[in-house]
Amino acid sequence: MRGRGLVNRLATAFLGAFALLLSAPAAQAEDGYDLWLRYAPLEGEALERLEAIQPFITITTDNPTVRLAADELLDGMTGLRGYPHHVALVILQSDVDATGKASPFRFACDMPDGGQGGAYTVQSDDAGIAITSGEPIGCLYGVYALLRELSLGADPYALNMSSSPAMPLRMLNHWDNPDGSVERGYAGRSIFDWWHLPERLDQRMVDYARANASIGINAVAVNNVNARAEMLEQRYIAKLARLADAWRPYGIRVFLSARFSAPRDIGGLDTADPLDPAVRAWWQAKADEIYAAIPDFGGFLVKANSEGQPGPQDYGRTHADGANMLAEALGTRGTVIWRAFVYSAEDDTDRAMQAYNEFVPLDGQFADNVIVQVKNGPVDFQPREPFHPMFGAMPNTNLMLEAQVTKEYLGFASHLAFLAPMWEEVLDAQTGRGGSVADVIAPVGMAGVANTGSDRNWSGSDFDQANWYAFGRLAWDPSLSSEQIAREWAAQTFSREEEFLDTVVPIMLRSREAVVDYMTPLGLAHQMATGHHYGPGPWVCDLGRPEWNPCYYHRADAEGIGFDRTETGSNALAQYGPSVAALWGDADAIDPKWLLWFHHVGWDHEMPSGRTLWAELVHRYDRGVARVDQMAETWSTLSQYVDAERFRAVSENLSIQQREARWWRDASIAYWQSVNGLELPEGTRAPEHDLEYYQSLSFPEAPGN
Ligand code: GCW
Repeated sequence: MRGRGLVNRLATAFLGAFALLLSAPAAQAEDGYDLWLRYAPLEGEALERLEAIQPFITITTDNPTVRLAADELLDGMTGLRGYPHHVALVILQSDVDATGKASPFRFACDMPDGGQGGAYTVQSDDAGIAITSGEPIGCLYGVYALLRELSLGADPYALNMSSSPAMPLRMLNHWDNPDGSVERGYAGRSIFDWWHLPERLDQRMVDYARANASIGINAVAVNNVNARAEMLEQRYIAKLARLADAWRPYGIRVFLSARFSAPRDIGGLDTADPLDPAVRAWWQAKADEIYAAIPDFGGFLVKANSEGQPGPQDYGRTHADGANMLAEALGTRGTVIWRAFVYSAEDDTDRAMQAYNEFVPLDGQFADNVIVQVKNGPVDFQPREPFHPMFGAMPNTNLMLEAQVTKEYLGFASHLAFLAPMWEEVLDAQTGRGGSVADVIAPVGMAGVANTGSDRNWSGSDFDQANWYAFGRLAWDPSLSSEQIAREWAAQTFSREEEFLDTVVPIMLRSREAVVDYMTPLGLAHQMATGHHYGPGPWVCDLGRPEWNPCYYHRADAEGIGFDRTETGSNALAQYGPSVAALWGDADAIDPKWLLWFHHVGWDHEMPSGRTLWAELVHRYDRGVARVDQMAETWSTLSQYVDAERFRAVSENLSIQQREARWWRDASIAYWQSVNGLELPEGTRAPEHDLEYYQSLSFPEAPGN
């Protein structure tokens, strides 16, 4: 990324006032590394307006975050002007919080009444542009907002922005392992170079923090929730401290995923019972050790008693016992984020109900510095799920939302699926118990499972960068529309041309629905192949645990298909507020997109479209395939707007998606026909191969497993 750390480097070299000449670096190849922070040169009127502003910056504080903000402003202005030019830079070392009138940019980043939590204002006036915040990080956020607006062509003389984050914790969770592999990662190896830390800090770690800060992300859990205890050892704490130091100026706090059995695994104790005094003392000492190295350590993220992970239930204790024990060790210094993603091998209750059953009775029992982290839906990051019934059902517990930015169940990195509409769907969902999901989590926050990796473009594909971006933007402001997010991302990432945006934004907005259509239409879920979840596997019925089988979710037989979650079935519906349960309880009235999630219906069930369920199902698969074809076709017309390298990369991914959408459609239809014995609706294309062919495909090398 361009000219990083300029102000910081200069600050150490020069005290007092200095001026020096800088020139912009040569243009870099468009390999996606710069993400949405390319600051590509403006043109025409927008450029003229910007040229009228002298990027003459006076820094009057040595706060590292304010210095960064100034760096960013200089870099951004250089990029947006697009040619080498002279910039006068004056660094004054003093504690004064605002600069003189000479500068067109004025920072006031420590205003007592300027708002909290990163809120900022950016305003144009006669003297120039003023960026104001109650704290340094707000000034950095303000600079990113200013540059975003300028990138989008806003008039620098007419800025009047003010913004504050909707929720305090805006977090990424990495499922990265210390050996460099990434669980559910589709963008190469881990970005964390634990081996060389703490001595060597990869520049990528700084660029990563910068990208996060630019979209308001302020917390990162660095390691997989399927955690290894050694991440809590002294040597890893030293590594983590180096990262924390690098990220602090960007306003990012580090969290660690903690393995609950660590006192046994690495602590020499023979138990991890949360009520055992020796165990409590061990965690207390561990927390003290971490805080000695990282004074602003965020806290622990814990996956306990889930998918084989150890937890308090191993000792007959509750989730609250386990979480509160860790919360006590952290004290007021930090937060325990306890995951609600639990389901048990022994319990034959509908998997979609188990988290609610385990957690809701504990409402009110969690310590103040415990947050319970709940996935968007009650099963597992499917292309579509109804919102999790825990939202709204635990009024006396801090609940945060967990979303998956990496596309474990949505075609990995090669399928284009813009996830903002999916997250918007859940954030806007009315819980029927005092507000929307966004309202429930607003006092707490949201976490996204990161999609980053060592690939040059960070996310494995150019369009997957949009999901990282959208996650941050929505966590900052859940009321932003998917369309606005798509538009600003595409303009910053590819091209500001109206024609390009008017073409590419609709592609993005419809892309997730296309995936739903060709993978799991009409409320189907978890039809992916075993383990890696790559490709279709609706025929899989014989895995050790019932709820790992696609059959468990589709329940298809000769008569019908779908999971009855009404009173006649598992009655998962009863976990929702009465108004929601009533809305979804009627198979004839429910929105078809949720139908088979909640109802088992006959193949000849009449749909609102007038088609039978069977015909509608086939129609949706076809619609999904057709949309991918359209996306590829439309993209092929856009080469004039996009550099050759990224244009080709996107095109090739779309070809993969076209092929795999057909695979999903054909394999699924072939399987349903083997179950229902029905002919295809008239005019429908038959699957390319027979069912045995699709069943014979095997991909042991699929990534992320
Ligand atoms: O989605 C599932 C994944 C697991 C993951 C688990 C979880 C980290 O298949 O790989 O484990 O969810 O969220 O804990």
